[in-house]
Amino acid sequence: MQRTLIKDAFKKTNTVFLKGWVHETRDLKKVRFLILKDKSGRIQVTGIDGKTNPETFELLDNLNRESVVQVTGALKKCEQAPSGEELIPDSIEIIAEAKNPLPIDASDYSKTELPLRLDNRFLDLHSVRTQAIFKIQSTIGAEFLNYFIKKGFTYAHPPSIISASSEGGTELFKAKYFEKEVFLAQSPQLYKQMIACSMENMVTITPVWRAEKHNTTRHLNECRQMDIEMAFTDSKTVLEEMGKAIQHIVKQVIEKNAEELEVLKLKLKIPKTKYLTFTETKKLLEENGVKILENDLTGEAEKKLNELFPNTITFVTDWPMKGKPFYIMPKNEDPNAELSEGFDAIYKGMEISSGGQRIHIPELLEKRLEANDLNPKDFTPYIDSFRFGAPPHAGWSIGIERFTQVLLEMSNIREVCMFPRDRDRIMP
Ligand code: AMO
Repeated sequence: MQRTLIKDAFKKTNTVFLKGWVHETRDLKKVRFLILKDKSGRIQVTGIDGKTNPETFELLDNLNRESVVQVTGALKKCEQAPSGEELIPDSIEIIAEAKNPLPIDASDYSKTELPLRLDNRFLDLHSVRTQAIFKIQSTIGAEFLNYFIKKGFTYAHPPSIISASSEGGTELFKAKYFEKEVFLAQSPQLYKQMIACSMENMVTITPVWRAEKHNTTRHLNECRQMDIEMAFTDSKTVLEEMGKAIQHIVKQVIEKNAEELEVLKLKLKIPKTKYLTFTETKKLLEENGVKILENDLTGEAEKKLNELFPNTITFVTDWPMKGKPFYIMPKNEDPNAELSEGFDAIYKGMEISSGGQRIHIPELLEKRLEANDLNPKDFTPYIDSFRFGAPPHAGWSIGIERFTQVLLEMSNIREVCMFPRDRDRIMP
């Protein structure tokens, strides 16, 4: 017999064959219940003393939570069952028993703390709340790609092994590569630029690594970035694209993940967008009693922006050159400008993205590398790529975990990373 998913079983009148996990069991002596779950939902399986065959009735009292079982039986109306129907089992078989006690509570009422849940993430992934987070994250990633692929962007795959830094030398993980020393990519930055300078518009989701030593609730040492890069364009155009892409993603999450949002007790609204220059932001924050750094916003400043502009993605543009990486174009392509064509995007009190127009002029790029204490020689193929017909181009990157954290209002980014890597965690 073919396996039926639980959600489809409710439509059937004949015998069905289900496979799934034991969510919970209850023994009322004369009646025994099993709540069976699979990826599509849950169903109540009811055994009745004297009616259900004795072997099956006995087994209903001996099932460990999270064991994998298969059940055959027929549906019957039952007003007390959560779905209005229950399954009367003909047979139950254990496919894979879960050892008891479980190392964590994966039930709907689990109070297990995050570190222990992460130590046992394989089991934490059985919980409906954790599954809800990753089903939403699946929509975020898929809709990000969909949005840009539909617009004709090329879905490209930059390398993860690199020979020189793109985001600053201190955050690199070194690795041995035959007789050479290499680094794990901090960003697809240099490659997405080369792709944009030939294929025009590109999109990617790719893992990146940052060797930042500090443990925070918003940083991981391995995260995944959703990046775009566009040729023949400027920072304003790519910002507008970000606003529309995020609005599309949030709309899709609202439509496709209604059940998951209910599990997480969240009501989402499609965000508005707002544009402020760095100078305007600084002034506004100071008027509201929040000081910011010369070249950067603080966490407190990001929170204040959310208070001032709730449910809004605030694009802070015209960022000071000193606060941006070497590849960001000076304002109006003026080599002496103090401000840049770089920006950050702040949403629900946190930075979710940065980007800007890039330097496509080799001589200026060399100057900027030197100004950032980097050796242009280490970037020869990258600089050279702009000597053979490189159009002006711009792009940005949104961390998928950071975006999920912000959207789902989670206090710790590790909640929204399936298998987080931080200073202390590389297992499981
Ligand atoms: P940036 O370094 O600002 O820019 O990163 C872009 C976005 O990636 C996410 N992110 C992180 N998420 C979790 N843990 C981290 N350690 C971490 N680091 C970054 C954030 C951040 O806003 N190449 C440029 C982007 C560009 O100009 O296109 C870059 O990587 O959401």
